[in-house]
Amino acid sequence: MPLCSIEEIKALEILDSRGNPTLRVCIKACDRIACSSVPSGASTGKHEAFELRDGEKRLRGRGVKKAVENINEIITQALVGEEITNLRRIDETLKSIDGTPNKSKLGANAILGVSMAVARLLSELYGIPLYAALGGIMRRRLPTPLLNVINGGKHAGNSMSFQEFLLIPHGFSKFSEAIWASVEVYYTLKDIIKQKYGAIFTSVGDEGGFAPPVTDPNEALKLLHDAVTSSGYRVEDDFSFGIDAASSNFYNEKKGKYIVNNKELSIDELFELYHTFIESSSVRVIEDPFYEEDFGSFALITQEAKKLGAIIVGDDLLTTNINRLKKAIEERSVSAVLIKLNQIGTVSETVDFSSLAIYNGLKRIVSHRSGETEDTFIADLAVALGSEGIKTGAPARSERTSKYNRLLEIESELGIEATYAGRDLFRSGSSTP
Ligand code: 2PG
Ligand code: MG
Repeated sequence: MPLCSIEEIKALEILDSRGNPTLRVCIKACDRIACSSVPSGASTGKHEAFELRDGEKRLRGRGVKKAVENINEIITQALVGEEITNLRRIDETLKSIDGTPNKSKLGANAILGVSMAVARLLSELYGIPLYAALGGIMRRRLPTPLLNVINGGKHAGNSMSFQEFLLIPHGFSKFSEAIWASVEVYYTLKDIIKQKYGAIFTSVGDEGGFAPPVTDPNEALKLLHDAVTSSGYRVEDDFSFGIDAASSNFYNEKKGKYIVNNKELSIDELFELYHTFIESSSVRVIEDPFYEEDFGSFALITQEAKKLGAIIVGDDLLTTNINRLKKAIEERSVSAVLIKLNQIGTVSETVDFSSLAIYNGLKRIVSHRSGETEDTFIADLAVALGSEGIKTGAPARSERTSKYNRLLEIESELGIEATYAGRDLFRSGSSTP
């Protein structure tokens, strides 16, 4: 690669999939331009890096003009003229000009937009795909998708406490086979929901899943089960299920109780419910089963799930933060981690988080946010990290399908070299990416 210096950085306020403003950042060097867009969550964890919003009357306070200014002025001043060979060094510069532990001065959204665009520009300059630039030229494993086909919690207008019911096509030999089988099941699920609850409930939530008027999680799991079998596939052999409880959103801290299906549940009762899901409903993945500060209850369910061949994932618990992951490792709170770039704010810290997870035998699931853009960065990131899973919504809505489409493209580019994670997502022991 020729020696190149950053010539120009330009940020723009654009729309995300919920119509909220977010950032697009383009960077120029050696006459090449690369751009990236920043996602945004709704059920955010308390310990996420700081998302800078204007807080003014315009767009209900959600504007990101200050973050745009921070990029176009402060970051531009610091980085223009810098040689672009090392992403980690640029991320370090961004962190030091911000100077706060949670990136609250410049905004983690501003910093991440630049970090992602630099990564993409490096891949352009090297003339190799983004996944190879980030993860090395030997990468070839496609992740198992966890498709969010029934939406609840903060992502839908129904009264389901749990946020996501995930379809996991673990029993296929290729990523593309897994996706097309999932699409068949998605069609059937739509038919079943239409027949049972009426056509109005086939409209979709923020992540492209349906939002039927269901409050009992067992009923939602039954819908998934019926959709798989009526499509001609086998539960357990071909598909299993996952749940993102996102339980901090239905936890009453004062009472120490969780509100599920209109009932107040104690920690023990919720534990029992999860136990039944794993034992009797083919649930193999549970994300954020307990409140985001309860490392102890996470540890108990993780040990129990392990015996039954299921994994417990930390999202709000960990917020892609190395220090929180270290605590979770010490307390054995999780068997898997969710990885979200904008929870931490730079690409290199995200990669470091993933590495610490691998060294400790944890499974990794790269994830979208509920507010997304057409940017496909996380598809490449999942292949680069060799993550066992990717969570990027239903096979519907372009901000979700763009990631699946990028993975289909990568699989096709890799040809016969491509492999598929499949059961590695919950098979015990480490897996080779
Ligand atoms: C989650 C995510 C993505 P949000 O909780 O895992 O599905 O939701 O982006 O709203 O935090
Ligand atoms: Mg989550």
